Amino acid sequence: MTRRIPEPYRIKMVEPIRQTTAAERETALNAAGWNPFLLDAADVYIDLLTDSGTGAMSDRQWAGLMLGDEAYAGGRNFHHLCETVEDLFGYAHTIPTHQGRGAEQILFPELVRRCGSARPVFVSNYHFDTTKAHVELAGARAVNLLCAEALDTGRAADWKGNIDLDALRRTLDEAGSDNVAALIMTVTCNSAGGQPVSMDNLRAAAALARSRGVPVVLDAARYAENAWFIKQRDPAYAEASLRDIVREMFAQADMFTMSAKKDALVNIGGICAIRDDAELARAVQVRGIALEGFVSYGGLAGRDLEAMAIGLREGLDDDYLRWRVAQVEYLGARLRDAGVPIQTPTGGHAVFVDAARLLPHIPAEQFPGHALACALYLEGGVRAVEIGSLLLGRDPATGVQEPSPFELLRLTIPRRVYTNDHMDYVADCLIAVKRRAATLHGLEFTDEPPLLRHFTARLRPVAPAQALAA
Ligand code: PLI
Repeated sequence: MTRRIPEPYRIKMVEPIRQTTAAERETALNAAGWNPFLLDAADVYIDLLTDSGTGAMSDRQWAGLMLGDEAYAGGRNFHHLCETVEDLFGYAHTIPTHQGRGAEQILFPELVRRCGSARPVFVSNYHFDTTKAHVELAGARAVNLLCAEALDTGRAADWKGNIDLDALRRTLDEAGSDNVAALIMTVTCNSAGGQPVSMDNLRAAAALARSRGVPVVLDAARYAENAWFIKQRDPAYAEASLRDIVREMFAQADMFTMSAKKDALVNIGGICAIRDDAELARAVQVRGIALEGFVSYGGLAGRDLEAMAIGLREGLDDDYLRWRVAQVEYLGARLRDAGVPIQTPTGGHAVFVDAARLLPHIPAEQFPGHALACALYLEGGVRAVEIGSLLLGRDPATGVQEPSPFELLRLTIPRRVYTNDHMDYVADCLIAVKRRAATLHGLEFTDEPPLLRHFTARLRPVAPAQALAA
């Protein structure tokens, strides 16, 4: 038997959590319009809604908070952050932002302006939802070119985050390089299941883009988990250090946006960094001053910048990453062994349950992933999130539901927060839901917001007669 990997830390502070009764959960979910985003966190026992900003900082990061330099301009924590970015990633220009979408909102309009096309496209392995929103707000179109094997959740493949290189070549040819604002490579690919992008794929995609003068952006929220998978799965990197792998990943891009709330282990923060184009950096900084804050704080306190600089390095620790990925795998294995269909292999930050396969009687327009999220909450107070038709939404031009390649439930694991006993509890609850899967109903809207609807929509279960007719 392989030995379980224990947590590579000791726990020095605890936050009590409270279990609720089934009746309390039913009341809470009804009051939240059957939307777990609208639940009070106090009504949640194990919160797997997101890994974003929900991690536990280390004692060193907390100590770093005390070193905050709250000068409006030129504070020492900003310099520490710039040095760290330059050292780890090799980029000369660092612009702090309040979180990942802050980086997107100051970079993308500038890339559109430079591209010069009236309605350019951004191409990506997969745009995260806010990334797509900021592409569209900048007047452009987001095109996802995920590799086909990612769609077959039951089949294991090492690099399900890869971009389809043939489709990328075709899209670049058809759109014409003057109409492509950027290639965005998301590492790991969140929407496909936290799946890694191989170094070969990253290199080849970047070379294709460069050959046509298209800039390459890394969406680097989960840079460390991606690097870990490259070390484990690509024999060419088995002996390489994580730092060298990261350096090579970032060498493929011209700039990156990063939500530091994931692998950089902070509760708030983001970065937009540009390798060497001082003119672009200047233009993005100016947008940042208007939207985020002065160039040396970007909407954050000095202390936040310090915690982020420390977290960027801690996120790359071998022992931490070994344990982190093993915990995700542990939950995945428990579910797979019980016959719950999941995206295989498990990714870096979450287990993605294939709700389309678990609930084949619920059609996509009644949101099987969301129905599963509600059932899991009612079962044991576990909050997770749908990644599927509800999240994807409607085509803004036609109002027609966009066809989603997946109907998933994401069990997203915060970093350094829960133990494997918590994972066992989550697995037990989901296995109990699986046993009564055939009795679950889909959902319909009672209130559907026009934009980013999944965050604030209100729904109700579809009546049994309608569910049968569907
Ligand atoms: O939530 P932000 O603004 O710090 O970051 C936006 C963002 C950008 N790229 C990627 C790949 C993300 O996963 C991402 C945010 N993800 C969230 C909130 C999540 O729950 O996955």
